Amino acid sequence: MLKDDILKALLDAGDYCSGQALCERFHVTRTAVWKAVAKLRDEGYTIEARQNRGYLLRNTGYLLSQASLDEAFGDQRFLKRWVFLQQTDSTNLEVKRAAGEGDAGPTLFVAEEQTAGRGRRGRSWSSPPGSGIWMSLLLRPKLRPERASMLTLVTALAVTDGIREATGLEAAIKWPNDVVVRGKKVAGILTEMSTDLDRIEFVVIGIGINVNTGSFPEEIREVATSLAIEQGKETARTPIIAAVWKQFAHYEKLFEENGSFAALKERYEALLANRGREVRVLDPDGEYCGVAEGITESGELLVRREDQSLTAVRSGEVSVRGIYGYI
Ligand code: BT5
Repeated sequence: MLKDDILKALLDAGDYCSGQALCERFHVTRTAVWKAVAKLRDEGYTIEARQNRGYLLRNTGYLLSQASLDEAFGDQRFLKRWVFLQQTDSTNLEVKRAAGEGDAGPTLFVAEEQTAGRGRRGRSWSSPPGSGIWMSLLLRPKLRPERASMLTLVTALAVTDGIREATGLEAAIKWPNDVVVRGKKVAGILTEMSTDLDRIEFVVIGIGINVNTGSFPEEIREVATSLAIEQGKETARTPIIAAVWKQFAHYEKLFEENGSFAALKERYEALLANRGREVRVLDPDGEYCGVAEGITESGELLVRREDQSLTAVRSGEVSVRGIYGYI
């Protein structure tokens, strides 16, 4: 589309681009250029127009685009392909469609906006444009299906360390799939998989991170936060995306080599916000309370119950809630 070509041209230029030059380059009229710029402004881009100089894209450091991802991923070897989308229903669905077409992965989809962002068990995930990171990875790991849920823990580790590396914030993990800063949810992970008999066909790892969100919808205001709210300033999103996948490549390799969580357990427990806290386990066979002590090598949460017995809680089957707040 013309607007995407113009956006790329403005990004690449990093300076004023004359309207005439854009017309000649894309063989279109001045009105067409002007309309494309108007559309980009509607999408949230700040584009200045000056007589005799042309168009200038502002705040490019904060923008997501194919060009900004190309730059961020230029020197890594883990991802084979990455795709930027201005808008999609859900990046997890994007991955499923790509997998259906035979994409071998690892492929990453990053969207500026999701119209049907999803959480676990059919819950929705708020994904407005301009402020967050909504992305999903297509992976075809050589793992037994029953081990796939451990990839959620590997991802939580990568997101937490990625946020720490890029921002210096003390992000922590709320087992199994949330990343929190000062007790509030800053990121969520949705791992899905497709199996063929007893083999994993592909895994979808979806990550949502609230970066520059200033305020949240009423229903999640109490539990949600953003990196900008916690840091008191806005940040560029691409360095965070790059840091997360750098960490993921590192941790996923360790996980695959060992075939278990053993090599990651120590770091995971150091970042585990639930550790030493009282939790309520919402087991369908009966709720109980206890203190979270750590995790097992297969990724279960270890909960010490009031009678001193130790229970390994599996994700997926139960929810764990804090007794004095979200964690
Ligand atoms: C999650 O589910 O935390 C997984 C979220 C995964 C989102 C990513 S974005 C890219 C990819 N594409 C998708 O469609 N999804 C993935 P869960 O643990 O079920 O938490 C969902 C709950 O978190 C909701 O019911 C809300 O209470 C809350 N919530 C919704 N949007 C939020 C937001 N932006 N920030 C913090 N909390 C939110």
